[in-house]
Amino acid sequence: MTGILPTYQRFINGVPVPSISRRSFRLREKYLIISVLLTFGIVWLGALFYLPEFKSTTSVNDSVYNVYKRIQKAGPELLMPPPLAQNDVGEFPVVGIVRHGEEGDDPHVIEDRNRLRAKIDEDMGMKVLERPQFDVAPSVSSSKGPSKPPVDAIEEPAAGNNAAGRDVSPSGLKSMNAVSKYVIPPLDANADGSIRNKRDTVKQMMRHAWNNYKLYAWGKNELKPISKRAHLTSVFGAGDLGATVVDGLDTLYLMGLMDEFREGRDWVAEHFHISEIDSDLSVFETTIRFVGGFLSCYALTGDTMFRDKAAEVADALLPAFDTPTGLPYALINPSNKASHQYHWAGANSILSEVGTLHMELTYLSDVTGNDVYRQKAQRIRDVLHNIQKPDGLYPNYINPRTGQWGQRHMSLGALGDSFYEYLLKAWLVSNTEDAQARVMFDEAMQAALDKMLRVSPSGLSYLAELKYGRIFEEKMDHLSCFAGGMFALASTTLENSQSERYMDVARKLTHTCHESYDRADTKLGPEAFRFTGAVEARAMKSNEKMYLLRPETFESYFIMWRLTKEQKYRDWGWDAVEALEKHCRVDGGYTGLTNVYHTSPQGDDVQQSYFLAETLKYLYLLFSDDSLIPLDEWVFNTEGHPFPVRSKNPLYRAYEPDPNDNQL
Ligand code: DMJ
Repeated sequence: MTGILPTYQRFINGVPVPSISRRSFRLREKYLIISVLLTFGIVWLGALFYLPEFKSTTSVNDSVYNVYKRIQKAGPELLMPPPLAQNDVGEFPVVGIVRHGEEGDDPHVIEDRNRLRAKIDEDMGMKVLERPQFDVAPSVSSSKGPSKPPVDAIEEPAAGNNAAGRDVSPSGLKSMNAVSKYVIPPLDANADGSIRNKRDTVKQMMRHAWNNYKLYAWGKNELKPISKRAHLTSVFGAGDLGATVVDGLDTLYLMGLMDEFREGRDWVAEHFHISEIDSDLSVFETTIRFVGGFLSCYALTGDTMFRDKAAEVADALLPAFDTPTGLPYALINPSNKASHQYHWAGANSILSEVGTLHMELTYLSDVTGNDVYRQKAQRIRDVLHNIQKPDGLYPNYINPRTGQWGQRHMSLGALGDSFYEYLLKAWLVSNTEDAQARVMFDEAMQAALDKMLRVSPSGLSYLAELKYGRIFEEKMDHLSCFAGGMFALASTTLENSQSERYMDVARKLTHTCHESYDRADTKLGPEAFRFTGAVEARAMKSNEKMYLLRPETFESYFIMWRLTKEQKYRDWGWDAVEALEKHCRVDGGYTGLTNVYHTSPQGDDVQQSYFLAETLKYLYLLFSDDSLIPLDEWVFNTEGHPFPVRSKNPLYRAYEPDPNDNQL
């Protein structure tokens, strides 16, 4: 047997003795053992003093853990080569490895990553979020870097300016176009404290709606206030366009909620990118809410970011107008530019949709200097002007390929409503220059009043719906309750043969709409109400009994108050505020109701973006002085966004080419 140590066989009386019985080492063996132990000891001590892990910790477990952590951290570098250097044109050389920090071009990696992101997004969207600290602001940081607003564009409005609420500089119109902003005029000059309290209540409602949207659905389109999460399925498609931010901004501004306005403004600057949206958007809804909302903010602040976003949105919608007649399709996908109609409308576009783009597109051309938007709007107008109108009325369906009417269904409610509103308002906002619009309006109203205006047995006036020239349904939509305000505006802005009748109709329709509220247990009006037999101003079908936080009735109260100063309109508006607080306010915002005839109604769990754009704005203005957005200088688009009157309101901000820009 061989070994490291020398072997010594001992013999006793010639007989070999097993070594185990030996009790001690020989001297040479002892030296050898001692020197091995010494060497081992020196190595151990050296490690203790000079290796970093041993220096900083005393426990072996800790050291092992620390080394493990270091390896873990170093992971990719240990396994992969460092990032490749970019070449002269900023590209990476193509080699057969995945780059550090990127997924490379491997489609499987990209697909996996996208699937994972989609899943995370879906989970985030569906999750019922716990309510965080109330004053925690959502993150609005972005790697893209926000564009800064002009400093004076978002200053806190201060009292003490001229009564018209403008920041007037002596240097005149041109300089105001460049820098001025709308300054909230001093309010309550002639009012008692109770009006201020009412206005403050509405402002507090706006805060509640905004803060909860911010907490639970920031950047999404709308809020589900009961389940406290984002409302994902609506007229805005599936993308995150922050509809509530955009719709709410000008209301925040007019209420003087400047911190909220700023955070909304910054979200838009950093995160609003419509061309990336890969789902169908309604051309109409997107125009009135987004183009309209941005243009209104541009007029109020002079912040060009808003003007540019308005143009970005309109540009994304333009392919929908590529039809033989120029009448747009209903839906467009901004990402692939494909247009469609609503499946329920067949080949047709809807009158209220194609006819409610004029204010936004015309004003956008004026502030950008790009005439393409106005041309699109005017082409639609000309088609509708030149086409033959059955009984002087406009049916709700029209085919954009043939330019022919579809079904002969006529209404001042759903599918027709804002087309008529925009004929009047295009004339008003053009400072009466758009004469074609006013003529079309007066002719259409003459026909509508002759054929649609009805009086119930108890004397309530209402606008019925027609089909093929006959009364189709003795029903009025909540949507048509804007008509009270519209007729009143028409009456006071032009002395013509119909003026007196317009104001009479305005009073009567507003009264009827109020009755539909007053006859409901909640004191909030139904989606539609009928006049059939003993039933008057009440919904009959279950899908008519909802209240969707709609503004039209309050819009008419507001216009009627401004134009008549009859106290009842403010009283009715206050009743509505109390009803909203009692039935629609929930912990997480404001909800619509499924049945206004229940004393404890169920919520529909949607806080509509127009609740912030219109409902709360009109209620706030109802309890404000006339100097806040005076009606002779501003015209509200159909989503409640105020547009300045051309050539009259210095905040119109028409585009002026730079004279120093010598283009060859
Ligand atoms: C708003 O989006 C607009 O007022 C539109 O014209 C009709 N419907 C809603 C509010 O009810």
